Amino acid sequence: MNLPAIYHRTSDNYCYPIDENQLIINLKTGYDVMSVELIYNDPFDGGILGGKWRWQGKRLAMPFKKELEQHIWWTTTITPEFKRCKYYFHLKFHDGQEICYLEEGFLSPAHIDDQATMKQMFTFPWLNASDIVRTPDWVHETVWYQIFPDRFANGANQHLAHIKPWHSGEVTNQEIYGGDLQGIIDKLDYLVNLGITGLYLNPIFHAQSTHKYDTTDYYTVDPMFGDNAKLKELVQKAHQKGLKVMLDGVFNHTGSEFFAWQDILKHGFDSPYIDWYMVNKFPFLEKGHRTRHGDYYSFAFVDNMPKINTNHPAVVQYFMEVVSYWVREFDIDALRLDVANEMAHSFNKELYRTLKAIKPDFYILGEIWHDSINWLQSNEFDSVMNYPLTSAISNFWLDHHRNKYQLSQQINRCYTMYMQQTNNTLFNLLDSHDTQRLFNRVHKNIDAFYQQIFLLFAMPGSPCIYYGTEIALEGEHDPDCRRCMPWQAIDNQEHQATLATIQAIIQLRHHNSCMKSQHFHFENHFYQVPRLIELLKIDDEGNKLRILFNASEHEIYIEVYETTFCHKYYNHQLSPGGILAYNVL
Ligand code: ARE
Repeated sequence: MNLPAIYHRTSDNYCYPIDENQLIINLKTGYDVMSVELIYNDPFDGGILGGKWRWQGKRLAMPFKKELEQHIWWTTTITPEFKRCKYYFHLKFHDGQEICYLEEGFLSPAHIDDQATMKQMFTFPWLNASDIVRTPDWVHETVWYQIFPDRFANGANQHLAHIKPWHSGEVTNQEIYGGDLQGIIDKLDYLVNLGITGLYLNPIFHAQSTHKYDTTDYYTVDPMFGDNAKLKELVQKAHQKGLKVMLDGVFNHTGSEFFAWQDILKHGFDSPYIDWYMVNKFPFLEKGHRTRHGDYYSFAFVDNMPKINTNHPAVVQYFMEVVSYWVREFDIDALRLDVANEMAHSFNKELYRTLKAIKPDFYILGEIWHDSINWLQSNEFDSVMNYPLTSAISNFWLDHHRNKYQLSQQINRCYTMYMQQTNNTLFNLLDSHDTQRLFNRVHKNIDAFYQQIFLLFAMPGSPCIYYGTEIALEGEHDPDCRRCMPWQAIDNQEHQATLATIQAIIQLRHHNSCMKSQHFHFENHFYQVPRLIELLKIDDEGNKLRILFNASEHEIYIEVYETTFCHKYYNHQLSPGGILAYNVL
């Protein structure tokens, strides 16, 4: 019995309410466990408090499970009659052994029936409505499009200056190429036609760089992009066309031109803003490597991005006023928080309260590249950028030694890390302004490119297309992953096949609830082709979507079996030309 592999805790993603009545309970074990039963009941059941009593647990099989790399993840849902319960697990192993797993350890089933055991069980004390993780419903239906404003489109109908030909060398973070907010407005119909329903804009407020992650003024749109009135117009027109708008909030650090930092540069420890940052020594080194020298903290060791002290009340108040202005003045719907895992949790919780007070269905997305359960406890972030899924999908296609079981185990890891409510709002992506572009990552193999995008759109959560990925735009790592959109080539229909394929994949997601369902698993495929994977997705109504990915050939077949009275059978064959043939047979 691999007892060290067995784990449960009455918290986090192991035990949580999914609504006012239901509790989800999960258990992690090794592969040597054959079956698990949950034994549970009200803590006070079975007699009068203090009198002679015998606690009688109800037994419930935990049949639903997901395979992880080293563990099995067992799941069940219960409806505690009185919103509380005590429980333990009864495990049966493949070798015939059995054991009970309680909060204080393991017991043989024969010794479970005495009163002392009551103290050892796991206990969920009370299901309070305000503790339930609640996420905005609209996010699960959203298909996002991320725009790096300087590189997207110019409103004066000019093609972006210095546009780099396809085989170009790297673009830089210093050059300005001319993208602006009017250019985005002009392309809204292009985005609607693509099937996009959410816009994520990288930072647009006044800053020194072209990436704008070094903010100078949180209240003024950067003049190179336009002005505050233009942002208001963009959001209004996006809303009219059914698009939500998410801005990028950089509150972990500011740029070195920000007023409070400028005051510190002049007055040092005498500055009234000294506690807004994390300054250790003053005066600073004359130039260069100040943060590596320990003068003050910053983002990474980037001297011109001094780190904000998000523990300080005046800082909290300042940024609550900033975000309140953004939501009220521009009517935005969501916020992506930069370097979200380094800000104080107290700051994040105040941000959550502030934003949800103005818009209860506001979407708060943290940029965290790792396990983020600490930030997803119902009063901080709604979701995170799902980079673990990016790795899971990319690794399968990049490493030909990985098999379909490893792919499904890595994807299962992404969907057992958090609560189900969070899974529905995970921000799923394959590339971004911080990564190599997808087309380059797959070494320009268009089949692998389409198959990964299709898998992205078949996952629970909210998928995002990074601008240009819809036409397989090339780009190596930052800054080369931020090349200009080649609108001239697009207008000349040079990318029509790719555009049509991505559009078809997005449409399939919009029109098939199976594509979004949380219930999926990878199946063996009867062809026994080693790298052929089959993804079976079942929606809440029992409709099935069977997707076959032939990771080495041209085809993706999607067969949709609808178990309702009108059976429909779609056979979408991705032809070598990349057109997704979408017909009802
Ligand atoms: C650029 C170059 C750097 C160069 C720097 C010089 O990329 O190599 O040294 O310029 O100034 C912004 C710009 C970048 C710029 C950076 C610093 O967009 O172009 O760098 O500022 O000036 C970690 C953080 C994560 C962060 C990434 C980049 O956890 O929050 O690193 N991402 C956000 C934004 C960036 C932005 C910043 C932060 C700063 O999305 O665009 O950069 O505001 C692993 C690690 C992660 C790591 C991840 C990616 O998963 O565990 O922690 O993310 O890799 O590196």
